[in-house]
Amino acid sequence: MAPRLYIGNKAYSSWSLRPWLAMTHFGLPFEDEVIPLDQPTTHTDILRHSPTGTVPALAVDEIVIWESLAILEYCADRHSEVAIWPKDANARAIARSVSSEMHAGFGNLRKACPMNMRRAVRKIEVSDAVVADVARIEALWAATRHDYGQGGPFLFGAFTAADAMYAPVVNRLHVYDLVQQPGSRAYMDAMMALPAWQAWLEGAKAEPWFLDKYEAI
Ligand SMILES: N[C@@H](CCC(=O)N[C@@H](CS)C(=O)NCC(=O)O)C(=O)O
Repeated sequence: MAPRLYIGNKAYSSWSLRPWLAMTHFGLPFEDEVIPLDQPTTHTDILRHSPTGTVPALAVDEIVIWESLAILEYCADRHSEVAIWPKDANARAIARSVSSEMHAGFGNLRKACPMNMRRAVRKIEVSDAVVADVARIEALWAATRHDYGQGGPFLFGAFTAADAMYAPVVNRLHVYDLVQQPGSRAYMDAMMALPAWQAWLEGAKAEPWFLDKYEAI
């Protein structure tokens, strides 16, 4: 049976986007199943597939893997034919560092500016704490691009799991017009031009669910 990736709404589920984007970009075999967020049965529906009651969760070979970063690591373990992490050990260590930083951090930006794939670009006023999160993100993008990005437009040249981890932030900086550094734009444009990104976006546009808590911002 093909691995099955349980995800939330493509419009809003930032954690789901990460493994879905990488698995699609790298051509890994999988099926997805959307469990709509914020419905009366959402929690029980997710709990049927994920021990934490959160998505994404990947059901494969009679086990379930949860946490977006753990799913990416599993894919890298099982698919050495594609470079999900950079091949160079130093670059890979930095890619894991920035990915862990994303997984554990930037709470102010994530809370104030939820991912919304369908949102039209419109600037909003944000707190100093959000500005600081954005500044750190753009600084680490610039540093990885400078140190490791010679081979292509992504953080480590070719697209890797680190880019997948920052994909929802690319959407946030774009739709809330938060970019401070001119150098960030080319990276964000490359991300949004990926066929896998476009496929996720089409899926988001086709969804019937519109949730006020995301749409009102
Ligand atoms: N740290 C987790 C976060 C997962 C998470 O918070 N997912 C949200 C959707 S983006 C969720 O499942 N929420 C459950 C709910 O809204 O009931 C990961 O990386 O996978």
